[in-house]
Amino acid sequence: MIATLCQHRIVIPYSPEQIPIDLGLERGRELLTALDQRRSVRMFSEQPVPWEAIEIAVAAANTAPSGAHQQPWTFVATNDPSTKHKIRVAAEAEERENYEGGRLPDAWREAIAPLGTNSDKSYLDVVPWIVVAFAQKSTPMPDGTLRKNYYVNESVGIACGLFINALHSMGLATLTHTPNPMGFLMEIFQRPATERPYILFPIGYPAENCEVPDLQRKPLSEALVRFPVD
Ligand code: IYR
Repeated sequence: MIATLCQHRIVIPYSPEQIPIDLGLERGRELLTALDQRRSVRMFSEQPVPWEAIEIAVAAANTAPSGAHQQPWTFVATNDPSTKHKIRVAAEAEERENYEGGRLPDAWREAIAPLGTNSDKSYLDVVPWIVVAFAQKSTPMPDGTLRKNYYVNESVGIACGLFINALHSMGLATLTHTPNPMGFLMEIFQRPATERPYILFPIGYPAENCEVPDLQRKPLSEALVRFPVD
């Protein structure tokens, strides 16, 4: 069995650009400076965003590593005003239950209080694009069978990280929005039962008067542990 599996393993040479470490560190610092300027945005302008920007961002996401290289993601993009409005109406209905209907547990409510969020999701009408990342729990194969996928959350999470990075590098803003629950996205986008909505990304330029919560990133000393400690 192992021998049979190995027969499918085909390798090709891999020799990426080699750069001196000084240049590598400089590039790393530049990337970090750029990444550190990213903020999640909830106040967008109506300034149009070309389709090519969406293509580039999804192509970047599509380079993500994935469990067994199963690439278990589908990104669905819309700039259709009536679809965006349907999404807004459905998301606000769910969020009204959360915020005003008492569905959010107190601890959760406290955790998000500093963000100042509420059930108003009007940005979903304003943004030029909404992209929803769907996770493929399994994938229909050409022979009609269903292939189970592995490490789906990890794989789609990494793809979404690359997607966010690509948008930011193009000067675009987004929000990792997870209207809760978001099953309504299955119907609106007519997705197969093998998929689950993962993250909804409103995409556009920040509004001129855009404000974001005054948050600090935790220091590297809390994010990074060097072992053993010297
Ligand atoms: N889904 C709600 C609540 C919410 C939850 C988390 I976790 C946040 O980081 C922010 C908001 C909403 O979108 O408002």
